Amino acid sequence: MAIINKGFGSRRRQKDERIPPGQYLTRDFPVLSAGPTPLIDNAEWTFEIDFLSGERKSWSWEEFMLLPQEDITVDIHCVTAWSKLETTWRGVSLDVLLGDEVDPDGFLMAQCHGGYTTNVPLEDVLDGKAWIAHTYDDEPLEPEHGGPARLLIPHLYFWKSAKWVSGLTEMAEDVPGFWESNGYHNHGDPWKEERYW
Ligand SMILES: Nc1nc2c(c(=O)[nH]1)N[C@H]1C(S)=C(S)[C@@H](COP(=O)(O)O)O[C@H]1N2
Ligand SMILES: [Mo]
Repeated sequence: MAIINKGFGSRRRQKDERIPPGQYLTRDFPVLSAGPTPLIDNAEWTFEIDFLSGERKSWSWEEFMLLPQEDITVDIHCVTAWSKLETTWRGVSLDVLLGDEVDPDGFLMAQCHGGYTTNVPLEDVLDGKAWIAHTYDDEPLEPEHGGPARLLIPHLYFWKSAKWVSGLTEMAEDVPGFWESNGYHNHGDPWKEERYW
């Protein structure tokens, strides 16, 4: 008995250490969208990056699937206070997509079908910190959760993980996105509780 209790106790402590302050654990996957869910055909889907240099990179769905794919297991944290541990995704790293032509001191704006935007410093998405994900839990990402593809930046609050993402724009100066212009924190680190400002 004593051994079992000790086991549960240490497992709970380990979990607690993975839940940022003010967050609770959920097993569901709540849907949070500021507007209707756009339905996008994979055949019509494209992904574009506009670089400050004036260059534009663009991929069709087929081309995107030929890029190096990564399996990702991460904890996610919504500013409305739910956290979900060990979510599993498949997608393409932003390192692959951005290449080495971006200035790491710069910023990105994520653009989405439906008009949602969110801004992020490049240092928060380079070096294995962000992906364009198209698969969740071994299934094609459902439209409600951003399918065909969404941004995944798990170390920031989940509003930064733009659903139905259509492209990224490199910016020299930071510009607030949709929620960042409507009271949410500009950066959104859950460990610092950067919720609203
Ligand atoms: N395009 C788009 N992306 C979005 C949103 C949105 O309204 N539109 N909501 C954001 C918010 S506030 C959260 S918490 C997460 C929710 O993702 P989920 O619905 O898959 O849980 O998506 C983020 N990405
Ligand atoms: Mo959110």
